[in-house]
Amino acid sequence: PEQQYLDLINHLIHKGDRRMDRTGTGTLSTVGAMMRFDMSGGAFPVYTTKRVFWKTAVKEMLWFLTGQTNIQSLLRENVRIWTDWPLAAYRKATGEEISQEDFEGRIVADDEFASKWGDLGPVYGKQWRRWLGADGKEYDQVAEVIATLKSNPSSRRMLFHAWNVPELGTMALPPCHMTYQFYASGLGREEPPKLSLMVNQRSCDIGLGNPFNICQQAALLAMVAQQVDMTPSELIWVGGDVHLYLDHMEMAETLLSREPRPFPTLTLARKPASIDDYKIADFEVVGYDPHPAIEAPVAV
Ligand code: THF
Repeated sequence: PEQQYLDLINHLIHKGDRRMDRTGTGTLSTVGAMMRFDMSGGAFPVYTTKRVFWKTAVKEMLWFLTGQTNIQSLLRENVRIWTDWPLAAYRKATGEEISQEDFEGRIVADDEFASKWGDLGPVYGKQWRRWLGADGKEYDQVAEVIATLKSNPSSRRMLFHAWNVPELGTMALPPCHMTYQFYASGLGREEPPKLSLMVNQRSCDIGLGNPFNICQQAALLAMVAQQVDMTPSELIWVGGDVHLYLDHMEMAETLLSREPRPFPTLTLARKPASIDDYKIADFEVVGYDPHPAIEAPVAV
């Protein structure tokens, strides 16, 4: 449950290593953390100690699954969480002090501008769906995992990975959540079998990114389980460098002062034909009763 998240924040506040980071913001950091979320019975791990905009997070996951890397399609869904990076690049390259709103408006309205300034490079979607091999072929790792879950679900090779070493330099940001490994249990004994997902994340912004990542990874587990006729079991999240940005300290104290509430439940409204056919309207979340949202700056 959510207490794991609050315990991790508390650990960072009291035991975290205080250090400067790439963004110049400063963090309290630790290495090696695990959280496990039981999704059986439909539980959907969306934290309640602040309102998490789970639709935005799930839309980001759906965007990863399309294989796209341009923020134009995200902005058309009103998801603005990736704008800061292309915006910083644009301002740096042109010296123009364009506002975020104007920049987003141009990306949405002008395809040519979008292809020039809106692309994040070969980030998640590209690696998941179209990893370019040395043989010149593109590899769809997600389709491969789903095919293996159907043909050989006890396989220990059902994973996809985003850390494509030669392409790291051209990504707006190297992948934070890197490996997604699936694990089926109860095979031959339980009908339907259970499906778990373990995510390895090299770097985690505990205040802003983690609440998004957990619920979008849970959404992915629910989609894949549905596609292979299994029932979602555990989401296991493993963090490498897990950090609390110093300008999130006040938010952290507020989260710790609040009483967590039960997680809502997730139901998928229909069974789409493939993993490529999910829409945000397919996600029905019932019983989400969070404490109020907390605004916090994102370190770029
Ligand atoms: N960089 C940093 N410093 N933190 C991150 O969490 C992060 N990401 C992605 C890439 N780089 C990162 C971007 N993901 C928000 C949420 C996720 C983000 C970036 C920003 C955010 O601002 N959330 C607010 C508002 C949500 C909204 O506008 O709808 C929130 O209150 O949750 C980790 O994947």
